[in-house]
Amino acid sequence: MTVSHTFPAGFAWGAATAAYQIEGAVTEGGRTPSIWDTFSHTPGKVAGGDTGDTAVDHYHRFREDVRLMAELGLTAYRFSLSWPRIQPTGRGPAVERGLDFYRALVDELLEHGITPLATLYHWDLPQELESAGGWPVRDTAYRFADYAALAAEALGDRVSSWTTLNEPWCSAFLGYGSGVHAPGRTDPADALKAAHHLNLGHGLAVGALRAALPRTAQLAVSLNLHAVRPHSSHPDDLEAARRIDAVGNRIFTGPMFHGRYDEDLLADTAHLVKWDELVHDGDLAEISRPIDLLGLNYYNPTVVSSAENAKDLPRHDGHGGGPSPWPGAEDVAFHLANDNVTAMGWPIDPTGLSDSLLAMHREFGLPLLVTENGAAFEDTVSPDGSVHDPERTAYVRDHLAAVSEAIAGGADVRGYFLWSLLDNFEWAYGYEKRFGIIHVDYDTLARTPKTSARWYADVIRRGTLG
Ligand code: PNW
Repeated sequence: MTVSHTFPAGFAWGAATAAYQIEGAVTEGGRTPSIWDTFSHTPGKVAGGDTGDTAVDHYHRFREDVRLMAELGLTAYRFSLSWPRIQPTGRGPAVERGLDFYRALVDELLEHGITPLATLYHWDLPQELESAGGWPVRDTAYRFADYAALAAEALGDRVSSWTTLNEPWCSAFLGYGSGVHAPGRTDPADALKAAHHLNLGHGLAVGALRAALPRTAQLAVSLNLHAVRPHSSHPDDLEAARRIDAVGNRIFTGPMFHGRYDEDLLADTAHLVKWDELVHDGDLAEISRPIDLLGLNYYNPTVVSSAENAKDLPRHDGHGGGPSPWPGAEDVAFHLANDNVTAMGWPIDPTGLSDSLLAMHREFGLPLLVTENGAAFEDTVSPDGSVHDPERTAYVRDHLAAVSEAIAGGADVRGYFLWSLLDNFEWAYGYEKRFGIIHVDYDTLARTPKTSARWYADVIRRGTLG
C-alpha cells in the first residue's frame, strides 16, 4: 500500500540554525563574550580546539544564506538572537549595532517571503552574567526577561513568532550537571537550580514579550523532550523510565503547562536541593503563563533500564563515565534503540517523533512545531564539487512521514524546521559533525546545497512526500 503523506495548508517548511553555531564575528558590532566563547577557548572542551570565532561567517554572508533559503523554497526560518550582541553585559540598554544586524537579516527574510521565527536563547549567556553566578542564580531569570523586552521592542515590528528558550534541559544539565556544554560546571544541585531559573526566565520573558508585542504575536518554547522507553517491562526498568521522564521532561512541562513540579520529581531530588526555598511564591503562576505553540526538538528515542538489569548489556550513557546530567537518576542505564546510527552515534527511529507529537497533543492540547529534526552523516564530496548525502535525505523523509502520521492521528503540527540549514559549529564536537543540508567548505566558506537540499526543495514545492 502506498501512503501519500500530505501536510496541511499553511504548514511551515523551515530550517533552523543558532547564533553561536553560524554567525562568527564574535568581536564585531560591540559583541562581548558569551559562555560559549569562554568554553570553546578553554583547552580540552571542544573537539579539535574548534571555536565559533568565525563559524560559517553568517554575520557577513547572511544575504547569500537567505538567497539559498529562497532557492530551496523555505517558507520559514528559525534562528537565534545572540544575547551578548544585543545586550553585551546582560544588563542595561540594547546596542543598536547588534539590533541592526537582526533587523537587516529579518528584512532580507521578509523580502524573500520567508517567515522569521526568532529564538531568544540558544545557549549563549553573556559571560558577565555567568561570572555573577549564571543560571543557578535567580537574578539571571530577571536579566533574561529584560533582554526579552529589549529584543521585542526592537524587532517586534517585523518578527511575530518568538520562542523563549531552546532546550533548557541542555542548558541546565549539560551546562551545569555533566559539564560537557558551557559553562562546564558539574554540580547536580546547581543544575537543578538552573532548571528552575530557566523555567522562571521563560515565564518572565513570556510576560515581557506579551507586553511589548502586538496581540497577534505567537509565543513558543522549544523543548528536547525525551521519548523515554523502558528497556523491558521489568518494574525496575519502568522505575528508571519514570525517573528520566521526571528530570528530563516533566521538570519543564510540569511548571510550564500545569503550574506544578510533580511530587515524584521533588522526591527524587530532595537530597540535592531545598525546593521550597528554590521555588518562591508566585513562581509557578509566572512560569505557566499561556503560550501559543510548543516546539519539539527530536533526534532519537531514549531507552533506559535499571543499572542491575543492564549488567550484561552494552550501555550508552552518552556522558562517558563523567559526571551525570541526570540528578536523582544517576544509576539509570541507557541503551541504543537500535544499531542503525547517525555519525553522532544516535539511533534512527522516527516512531519516537510521531509518539512524542501525539503524546504532547494529548497532554498539552497546544498547536505544535517540530523546531529541530535532522542528522549528522559523513557526506560524499564528488570531484565535481557536488555533495551527496542520501542517508540524510532518507532520515528526513522518514521523519517527515512520522510528522504526517502524527497529524493524521490528530496532532495539530504547524511546521517542521530541519536542523540544520548549514553545516556549523556542533558544540562540543566542533566542526567535525555536519548537520547541514547545505555543505560548507571550512577553508573557503563556500556553500553548496547537498542532494538532500534539492530533495527537500522538491518536497516543499509539492507539499507532499509523494
Ligand atoms: C540540539 N543531547 O543539541 C541543539 O538545539 C542544536 O543546537 C544542536 O546543533 C543539535 O541539537 C544537534 O546536536 C543537542 O546530548 C545537543 O541530548 C545534545 C543533546 C541534545 C540536543
